Amino acid sequence: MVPKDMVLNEIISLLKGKEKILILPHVSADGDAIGSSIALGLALEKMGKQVRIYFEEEIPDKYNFLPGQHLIEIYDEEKKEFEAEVAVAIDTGDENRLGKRRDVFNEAGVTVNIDHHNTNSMYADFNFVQPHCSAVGEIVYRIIKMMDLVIDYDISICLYVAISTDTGGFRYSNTTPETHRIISELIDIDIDVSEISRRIFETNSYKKIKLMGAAIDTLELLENGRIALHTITNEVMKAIGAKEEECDGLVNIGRSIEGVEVAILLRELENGEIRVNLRSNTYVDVSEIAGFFSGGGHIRAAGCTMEGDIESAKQKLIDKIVQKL
Ligand SMILES: [Mn+2]
Repeated sequence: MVPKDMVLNEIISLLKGKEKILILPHVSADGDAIGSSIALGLALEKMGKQVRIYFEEEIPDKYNFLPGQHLIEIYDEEKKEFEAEVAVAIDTGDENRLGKRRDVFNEAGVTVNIDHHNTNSMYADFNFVQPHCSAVGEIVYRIIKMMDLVIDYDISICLYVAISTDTGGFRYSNTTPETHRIISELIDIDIDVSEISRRIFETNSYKKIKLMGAAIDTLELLENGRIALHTITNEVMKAIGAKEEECDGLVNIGRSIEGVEVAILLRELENGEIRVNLRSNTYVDVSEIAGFFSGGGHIRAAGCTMEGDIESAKQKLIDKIVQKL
């Protein structure tokens, strides 16, 4: 096997040598996917590169304060004026997580995969996957350093958002001494930590709060209180008028209940499929459970999409989880 750092060196010389670079975060982009993509985009732009970041859908409103918005586009299949020499997938465990942009990724001259999911399927020409990194933000930080670029104010904000969101504000088990070393350097640049935190952690839309109420209403405790389950039906989504992104984090309500090891959020999508979010507290590897249903993720946070109705999805998941409790 090729040593990891050699791959990273190759990726860096590749990025240095090409002009038109396309960055693609995963569908339903979260703080890490958004922050890491923009940070990398801004750094490459500073090197004089032409950069585009294509998102699958609008980014959540709470990230609108991020710098580098001029690099962002919502992907439109009809408009293909940017012929990328390199396409870089960010925070994307497998190709399907690129959604409609999968073709545009594969059509690029060279493909790169920068990620930290331990379930990554190594789908690119160059794959740099570091599961021990709390966020792709940590990897992008390293890339920018290795390219001898300065981490400026705007890049710092993006990396701070990437790392702080994927670590749950430095509370999750993926937080390491290295995480804090990187963050200390970002704070040295005088970014406004309390303002950023307020925007990303302490601000909710009214609809989000209504959705939390709905999720709490459906809460079930199973297996002697070791599994917590929330359900959000399509009907509830419509009645509240909530956006998909507003379901983010609802699963943590169940996870926070004393005695719960695994929390599940089942969300009925418009097409009838069931989106599953899984979280665990101390020992169950939920990426393994999600992987069994063709999903993926991290040990303590994972997800998958299932066919069929809520009741059958619930039963299949419980059967798998019980084996691990
Ligand atoms: Mn991530």
